[in-house]
Amino acid sequence: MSVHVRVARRLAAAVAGAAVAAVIAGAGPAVAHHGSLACTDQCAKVPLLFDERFARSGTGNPPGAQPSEEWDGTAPAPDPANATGLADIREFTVLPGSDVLTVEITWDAGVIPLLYDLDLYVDRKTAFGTWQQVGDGTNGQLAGDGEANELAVVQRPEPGTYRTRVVNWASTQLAYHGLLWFTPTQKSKKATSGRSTVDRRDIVGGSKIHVIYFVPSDGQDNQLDVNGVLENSVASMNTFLEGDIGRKLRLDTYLDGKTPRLDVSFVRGDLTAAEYSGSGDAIAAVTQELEHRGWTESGAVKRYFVYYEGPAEDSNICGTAYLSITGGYAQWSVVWLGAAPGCGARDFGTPETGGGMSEAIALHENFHNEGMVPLTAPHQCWAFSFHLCSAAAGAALETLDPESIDLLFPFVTFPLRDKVVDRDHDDYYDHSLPYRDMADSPFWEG
Ligand SMILES: [Ca+2]
Ligand SMILES: [Ca+2]
Ligand SMILES: [Ca+2]
Repeated sequence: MSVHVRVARRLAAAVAGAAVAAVIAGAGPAVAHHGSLACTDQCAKVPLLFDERFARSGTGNPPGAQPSEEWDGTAPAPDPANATGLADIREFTVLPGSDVLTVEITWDAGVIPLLYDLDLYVDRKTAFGTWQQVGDGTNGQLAGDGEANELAVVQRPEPGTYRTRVVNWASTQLAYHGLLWFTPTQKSKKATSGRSTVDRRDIVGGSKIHVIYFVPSDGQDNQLDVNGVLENSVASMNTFLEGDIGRKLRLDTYLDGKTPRLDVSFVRGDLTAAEYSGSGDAIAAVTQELEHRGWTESGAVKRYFVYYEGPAEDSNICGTAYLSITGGYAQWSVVWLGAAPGCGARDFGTPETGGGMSEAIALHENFHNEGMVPLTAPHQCWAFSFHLCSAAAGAALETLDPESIDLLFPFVTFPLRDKVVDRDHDDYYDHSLPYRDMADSPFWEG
């Protein structure tokens, strides 16, 4: 990889900042420079995270997937000139039946993050017994600038013998942790309606939710926009909301004959999955592209739910949303369908089964777009701003935190059907405190 690209990616990573905390991106990529209302003035980028400490049964490898693999490795001594060719190598097998192979390494940047630049390569063994590189993650990390992780995406991996190669570009930190996982080939379901690449003409007024199925240029098109999966998924969110708070989100619909159906748009991205995740700020890369391509309705009247066929910049980011810290309406939220298996991003619900893990992610992000949870909320989670938890400032989160059933807990825990919107109604929904209330959102029906 050229120095130029390394520097560019390092700058992108610097703008993204720390992924595990809410990032105030006042001068970052979230600020539009072409008239968009997606995130005016100041906004925060807020991730919903996976951490196995908070995981519940039902999270893990999706049905039919080749099992994921984890390992601990030790990188060789630093080799900035790439002269020795040394690497920490681990072989593994790819079985038939996977659409995507994703590999990630993470490591400790050190107490004083200075030199911690490791790089990741993925090779496939050819019929001649030689190794061919099929993926890489080679962002720069230096002096606190850049997350201590690398992620590689291999689309439609041919079955066979593979290896990961971890090269020490310039790191005094040698120990790393590896994770690789597979997205199984999806069984194609019969299309329920025709595909649309544009926002169809609205048939109801008012503020509403618009769904976009976004596939990177090299990604597998699983037709979630036309096979009923996303339509059912969004319907199950409203089933949950009706049961919990007696409200429903207003959805962007169109007339299919005489039947109103969810208006889902299909967008094929300009970049590869590796390019979006390698940008170091995947939500900015995706949403800036969408804005340039004309997805620019006001955030006060249209909110975009993006279902993205690939991972974010870190495997443990299940969803990401923007949040306006000045009280306006942010517009963009993304469910990373290729996130690590523990996120459950493909655990879709239906009105019959109730909301699954995927809906717990999407609805959580929707509330962030509305400014939830304000920093003034009594159960504000100080280690993970704009979320709720019971831990006091500076304290670690308990795995049995009573707030873990709340929709706005900072880690994925339960499927949506087992969640609640604002436990005790004292933080963000139908509360009696003098600050913004999600109950007053213009996005509710009726
Ligand atoms: Ca690196
Ligand atoms: Ca529409
Ligand atoms: Ca509460």
